[in-house]
Amino acid sequence: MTSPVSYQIVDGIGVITIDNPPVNALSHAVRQGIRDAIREAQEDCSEAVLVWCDGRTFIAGADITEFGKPPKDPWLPELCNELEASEKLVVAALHGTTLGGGFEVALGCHYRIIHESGKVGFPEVKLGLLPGAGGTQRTPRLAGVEVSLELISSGAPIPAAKAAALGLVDEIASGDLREAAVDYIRRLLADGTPIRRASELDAEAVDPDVYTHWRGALAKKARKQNAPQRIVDAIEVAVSLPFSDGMQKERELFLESMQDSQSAGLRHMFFAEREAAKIIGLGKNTPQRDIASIGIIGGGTMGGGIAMSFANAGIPVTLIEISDEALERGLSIVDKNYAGSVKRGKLSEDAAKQRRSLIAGATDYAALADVDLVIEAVFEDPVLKKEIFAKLDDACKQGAILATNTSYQDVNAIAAATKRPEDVLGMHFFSPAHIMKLLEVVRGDKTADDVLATAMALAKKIGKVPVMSGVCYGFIGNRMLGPYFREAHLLLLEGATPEQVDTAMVDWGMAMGPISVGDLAGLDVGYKARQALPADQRGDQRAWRVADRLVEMGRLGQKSGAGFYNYDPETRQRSNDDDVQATIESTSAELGMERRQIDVDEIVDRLVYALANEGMKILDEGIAQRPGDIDVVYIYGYGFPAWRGGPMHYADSVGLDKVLARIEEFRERFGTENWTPAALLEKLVAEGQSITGWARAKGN
Ligand code: 3H9
Repeated sequence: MTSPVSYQIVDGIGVITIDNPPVNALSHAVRQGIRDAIREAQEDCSEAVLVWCDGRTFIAGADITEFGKPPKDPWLPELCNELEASEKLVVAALHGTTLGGGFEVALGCHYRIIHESGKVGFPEVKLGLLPGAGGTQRTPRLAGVEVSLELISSGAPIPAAKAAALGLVDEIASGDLREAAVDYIRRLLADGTPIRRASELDAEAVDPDVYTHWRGALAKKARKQNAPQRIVDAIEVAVSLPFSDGMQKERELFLESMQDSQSAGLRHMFFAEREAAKIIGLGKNTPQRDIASIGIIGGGTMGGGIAMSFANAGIPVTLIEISDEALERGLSIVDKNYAGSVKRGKLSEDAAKQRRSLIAGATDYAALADVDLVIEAVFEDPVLKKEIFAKLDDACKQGAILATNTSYQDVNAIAAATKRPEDVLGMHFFSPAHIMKLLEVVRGDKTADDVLATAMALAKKIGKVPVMSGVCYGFIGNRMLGPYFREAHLLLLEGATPEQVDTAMVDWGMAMGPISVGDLAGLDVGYKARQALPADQRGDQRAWRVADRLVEMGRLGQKSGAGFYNYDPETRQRSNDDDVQATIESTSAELGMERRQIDVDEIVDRLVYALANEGMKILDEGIAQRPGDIDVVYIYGYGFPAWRGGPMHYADSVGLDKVLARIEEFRERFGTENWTPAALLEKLVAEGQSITGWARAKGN
């Protein structure tokens, strides 16, 4: 096998070239190649060394696929030390995204030149890790403690100019980077610039309160996450210990992080997110349709948010409403959202104006004659939706894609309202649509491959994370939410308070508790959805009795100032309400349910295993392509903690046998109607398989 690293002397400069597509990750072969080359350079006639990457980027980090396998010599920290120890000047030329271990290689070099379009950063924290090859020790020595804390704990890359201003890179190139790097090396040599080793610099001490402040701030911002705290520990020792001891400490903390289940969850998510974008059976070369303009039916909160998502990506939108007044109302929400972004400093006034100018309004479907894709985003009335699709079929050009943003309705039935069901699919955005990253792309029975491929690619273009779902009631996300909410509400009747349920789940890591989520979404939404269902499809009707009563009392949730909780009109701070508690207790009594003390473990297990069990059924039915897709849906759409890796990864990490045993216990206690273990779960436990192993064996 040819090495991904080559070494050549060009005009007196020893050039180490790394060519390991797609992102020049530091695989074992790359590390070995760099080490061999730097050793060779010490012995040959080169005057200085240039570390160069071919392809779209300088090294984007350690090779994440090698994590979890036994480490192989040379280790990255030693390689960085060896580059730094070179007796000959070593310069790294950076382009693209120089990240993680890649930036550590660069910091091991004596000087760095970067293309003006380049970025550098330490994304390790997003994988539950910290830089493990000197990043926490060299960065404070070059740029100070506070810069390091911000850069490494946020994981956010910074642009070239900022990196230069902070002293992390030395030179910016605007034209041809290779030429600029050679010129730069010649200048350094001509000026007799001494070799500068970051490890030999002193990191300036800061007030110890700085660390206390950061630990507190990160405990809030990155709630319950261990890696950010370890990052503070590692940076602190860069000041207090000699370099080699600091490296030792960094190594210990890095290895601790690697073994932490939080990192396993986050690494799983890294690959799951990328995999979710791929449709099994649809190759990279599946043709796509050109999408240069969008139509949206319905200018409510959802339609407006969807319009903004496209306008923000430079794609013009025509928003259709039924009357001038409704249109004006819809567009004014968009205006308000943009004004808010400008006020919060997220967007310049000019950029907001430019984006807003891409959204036009109309009240006649004739305005959609030439658009390439229409997304229907009206309220959940199946009859209305079918009428709209029949009208779209007449109004839109041949080849236009017709999408519905329905949250749970039958996409096949909607497609059947047209004469072109192959052009129809679901594009289920999450509210607020211009902010939430998840997009469920729903494949109907007749959806054409190019339509599906176009929707998946378009989602990425507008910055969304797409996941494909088959057709079923609620698709992946909302279908799983059914049993999750059911358990939350039954727990209230059995003796828990809304606050106990919410606190248990938030403490476990959910962004919000289920009762608060209901209040935020509006209790009337679920109420109407249930009313629309035949009685035998509403599930355990005891579960919704309190919520229905609250709706009938006018308590619709946050929007009416009260739902399960009361909300302060100014601060939106929630508080408990004795009337709600009395309603819960009287409903329990009516249903003959005996109230009891319920511990936190039971709350968490009932809710999370309800998700995992339904997820298993969804997989078995082929509604989701892979377990990782379900995890992506839950993390990007439902506030599931990424460091737990999503409900399916979590079930695997607990052990499917334990999950099944607990579900069987719930079946004993609460009955088979709500707690029938998924057939796939039983099968995997019988075979001693994990869900990941099952998916891998299927080639998914
Ligand atoms: C680290 O460095 C630890 C060290 O401090 C210490 C060690 C001791 N490894 O995202 P894309 C694959 S931790 C392996 O779609 P983009 C990716 O799976 C690491 N594979 O492209 C995908 O494969 P496929 C710190 C990787 O242009 C393909 O490359 N570094 C890695 O949208 C294209 O990726 C990071 O965390 C990797 N490190 O974005 C950087 N990176 O085509 C992680 C990517 O089969 N990477 N792949 O699906 C990224 O943030 C983005 O990939 C990047 C490009 C911005 C580079």
